[in-house]
Amino acid sequence: MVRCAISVVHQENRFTVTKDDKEPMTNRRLIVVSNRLRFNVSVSDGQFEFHDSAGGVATGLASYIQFRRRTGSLAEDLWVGWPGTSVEPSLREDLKKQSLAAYRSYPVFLSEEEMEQFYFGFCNSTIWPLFHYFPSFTIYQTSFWEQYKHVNQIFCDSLMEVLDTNDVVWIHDYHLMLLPSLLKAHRPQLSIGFFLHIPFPSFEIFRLLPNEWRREILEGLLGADLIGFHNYEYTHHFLQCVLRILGYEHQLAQILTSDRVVKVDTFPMGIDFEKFSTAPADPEVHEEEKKIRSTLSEVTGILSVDRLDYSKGILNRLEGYESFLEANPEYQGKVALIMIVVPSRIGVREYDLMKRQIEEMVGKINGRFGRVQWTPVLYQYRHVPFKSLAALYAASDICLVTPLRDGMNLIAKEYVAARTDGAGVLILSEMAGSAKELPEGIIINPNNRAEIAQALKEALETPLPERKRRNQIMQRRLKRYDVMRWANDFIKSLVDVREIQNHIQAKLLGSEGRREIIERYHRSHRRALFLDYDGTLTPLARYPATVFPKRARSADPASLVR
Ligand code: GDG
Repeated sequence: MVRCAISVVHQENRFTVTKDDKEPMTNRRLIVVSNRLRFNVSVSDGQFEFHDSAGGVATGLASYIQFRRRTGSLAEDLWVGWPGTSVEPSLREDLKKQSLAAYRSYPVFLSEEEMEQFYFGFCNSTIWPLFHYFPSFTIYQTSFWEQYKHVNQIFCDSLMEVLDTNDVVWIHDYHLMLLPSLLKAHRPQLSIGFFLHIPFPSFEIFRLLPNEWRREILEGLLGADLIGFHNYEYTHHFLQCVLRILGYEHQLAQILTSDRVVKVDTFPMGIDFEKFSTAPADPEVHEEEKKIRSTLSEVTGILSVDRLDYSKGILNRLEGYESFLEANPEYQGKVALIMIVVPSRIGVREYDLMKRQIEEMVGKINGRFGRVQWTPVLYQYRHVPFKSLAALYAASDICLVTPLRDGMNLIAKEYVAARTDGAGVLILSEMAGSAKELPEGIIINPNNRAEIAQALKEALETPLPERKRRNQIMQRRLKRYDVMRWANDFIKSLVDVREIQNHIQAKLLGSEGRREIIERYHRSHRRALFLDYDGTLTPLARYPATVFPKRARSADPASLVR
């Protein structure tokens, strides 16, 4: 039998515009998969307590799902992930029932030991530092990698318990990069999307991973039909790594693997604009905002909010602020840095060390410049409730965001949305993904403390009409491309990939075509046969001369008609 591979890449893959671009593109069930569920569970006396989990991914997706349910336009949804604690086997069935009933969520159970090597190990001691360009913090440990593979398999097994062939599966983030291909191997018909929330690093950084790991990670991701990143740079880095490590070319960001087209695209994640822009009107938020303003009195509030992490550039920020106070003594007593550091990865050595360094630096600045009636840095190490966060956004005249690397950074977007009067100034690191969408802020290089100091002076001296002009542009942009639009674009694009894949599918030569080839062969006197080799007669290979067809065929064309 002759197989005829038709390799035509269909390029008309632009989105078709719907009447309302916030409408869902599918009535198939949506399965969201992330390392963590939208809630954390704690168990006391055999009873479960559910607490909202913080963080950009959980909050953004929860907003999207709530919106779909509110408008009644999402057929069904299910969220699959780890419930935030290890749960005894005897309690698991009960937790499954409660999670499904109250949250439409399906827990994936992991032991403490699995979580230790997987989450604190491979995810946060290997991938997190490397992908944020901290190679010297990166630990390459085989047992971490083995556990990472094992936990991705556990996620796959749990999903098999709940999946239907017609589901649309959307996998999130760096914890689950092997899951797409594991799932695809079990259910080739599933539509699988993957979104990476952190940067995808350049080839020179990615190649630092051992050969086996980097290949398996790329192959794992290529099990998805659509792979999304926050910005074009990350998309470009990924395509380059796929080409240089796996040898797959792409055409307009469509990668032709040995059996499918995988689409790669850029989807900058938005925020729930409405939630943040309406929050300051909430009476409780308004009351708290007034209190903060009266405490600050004549002092201008400069806000800084981050999870405790070396990627967030908190120490650089303090150094920049110190330089600012040093260089501009006229502002001493007139500004205060309100620094909220949200506890994270407690017990991990680098994080504990960094917390100590931050606290020492805060002490140093307050000791050096502070007076009885003025504290230069108002430091809090805690998680603040949503309403307090909204009040802080609304009461601060400047928001200082200085990550050394950040996939996107939603704090910057939330601040712009919540300062509804448009009088705030955003200072934003060029190393944050969001800098591409918020160029009207003051963009700085966080490694340069003089630039941070200069930006603070510029922010304080920007006239009100100019602040408003810049904020209006940013607010319009954030409102237009909010988290609902981001998620809908992704899902629509995922569903559309199927069409592209159908166009390039390898097709079997039918009996009619076969007969015609043989007839023509017999009729002709001078015959030339052109046969594609690797990718058609043999699998694709880097050096075609090294691979051979499985079974040699007779040269007699009549043998082809069996
Ligand atoms: C990743 C990427 C990317 C923070 N502190 C409190 C609090 N938050 C909320 C904010 C915001 C979110 O958490 C943090 O946003 P980030 O953008 O910094 O996101 P990460 O969670 O670090 O994670 C990041 C993001 O995914 C999305 O793709 O932007 O680059 O690392 O929504 O509001 N919320 C409350 N209290 C706090 O103390 N209520």
